[in-house]
Amino acid sequence: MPPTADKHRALIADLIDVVGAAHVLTALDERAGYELDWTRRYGGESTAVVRPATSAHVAAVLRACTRHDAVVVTQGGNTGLVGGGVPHNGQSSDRSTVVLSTRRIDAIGDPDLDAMQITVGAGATLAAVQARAAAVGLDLPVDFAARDSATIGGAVATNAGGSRVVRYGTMRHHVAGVRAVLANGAMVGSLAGLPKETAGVHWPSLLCGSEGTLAVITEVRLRLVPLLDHRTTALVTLADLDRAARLAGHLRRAAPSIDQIELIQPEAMQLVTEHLGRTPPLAVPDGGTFVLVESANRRDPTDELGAAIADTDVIDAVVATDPAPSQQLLDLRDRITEALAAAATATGTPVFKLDVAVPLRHLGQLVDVARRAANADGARLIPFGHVAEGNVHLNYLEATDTETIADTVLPAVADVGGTISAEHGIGVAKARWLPLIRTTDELDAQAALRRALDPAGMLNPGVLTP
Ligand code: 2HG
Ligand code: ZN
Repeated sequence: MPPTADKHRALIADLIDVVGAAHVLTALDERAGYELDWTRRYGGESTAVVRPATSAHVAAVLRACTRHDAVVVTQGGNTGLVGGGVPHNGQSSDRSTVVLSTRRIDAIGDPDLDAMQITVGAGATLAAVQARAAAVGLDLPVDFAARDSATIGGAVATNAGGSRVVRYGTMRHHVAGVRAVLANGAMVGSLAGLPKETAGVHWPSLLCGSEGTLAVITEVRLRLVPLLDHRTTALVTLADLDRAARLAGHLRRAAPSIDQIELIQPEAMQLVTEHLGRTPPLAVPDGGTFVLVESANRRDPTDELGAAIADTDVIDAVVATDPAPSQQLLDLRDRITEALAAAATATGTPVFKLDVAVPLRHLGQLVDVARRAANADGARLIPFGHVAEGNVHLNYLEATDTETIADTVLPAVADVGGTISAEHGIGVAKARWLPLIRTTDELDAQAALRRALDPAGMLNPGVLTP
């Protein structure tokens, strides 16, 4: 075996042959932004960051990495929250580690109006694709706060969710085709976008949510929906989380125009309003909660939404129909993560994030468990999320013992049939707790699948592996 430094040099030379020296970043300061995740909690060193521009480049990069027995971490916009898109120390004691950034593969094709589809590079951002679709009256209805940086490839690889799942489902519902490259450099998948095809392995189904462990997704054929440009936003208060859960059910039945039903617990409202220099638009009783709802339609949905809300035990509501006041309300939900990051920076302790989902009837009880875990640790819990999916983001500021918090909350989630990751993925952050929700047989089958497609364990080792 050549000494490690020689191995690295030989790999780097081969990568430069593929993409050119300008796109193989080896200097510490050039690599830094790719080696640490957005929360500053996860990261590690890489040998090089490589920035291919085409699927053919990716295939050649993966062949080079196979030849040199390197580890490959695929990265999109680096907005992930579970350390799945950054290297981690210990991933590869004696192997080179390559961060494969898809950001240059960002072409956005012309929307196909008849098929209501669009083909985009994996590195195109969510916001760029949304804007391209909106220009022709269409929409990509997967949406979350990181839209300006998060890439389509990353959203597919994590089966991203966001705020509009209640109406449109998660990312996997919008993937009509993928092109992807396997560890051995073979290209698989199709971008034909056939809505019907039953012919064996369906690559989008296999790769959605695979977190960079089965292949590198390079291009995606997306399914679009009509753009509904009349929107009404309301912020309401309720006496408790059980009522919020019932409100979600009622709104879904009563108002087909419902587009989002989002949870803002009082702690989150306080944090975000302080961050934005505003005051909460409504008072909330002790033990109560805020819920943000939005309806969208071709015609003004205010009456439909108003009637649906009137028929519930909502305590108080503010409603906005014009874009500016509506955005003011949406910001109260959209900018919580940003407010958390600012608070974490101020305290010097990265925020600790759990992204769990439970059957709706268990939501209130689960948040109680999470609160008790925060109190025991001396941490500050900021809970918010997506009511309709029972998906709550349990964010802990200034947590001391994050393992104990996870060991308290995650089994409680699993006990009621919930999941330890609703939309952020398992990454390295939650890998240890995967056996709570997957049997040994399931984990063995997943490992066998990985070995079959990636015998050398090159793609994102450590991710999704307990
Ligand atoms: C959201 O819903 C994202 O805004 C991020 O999933 C959640 O910061 C978080 O925990
Ligand atoms: Zn979320």
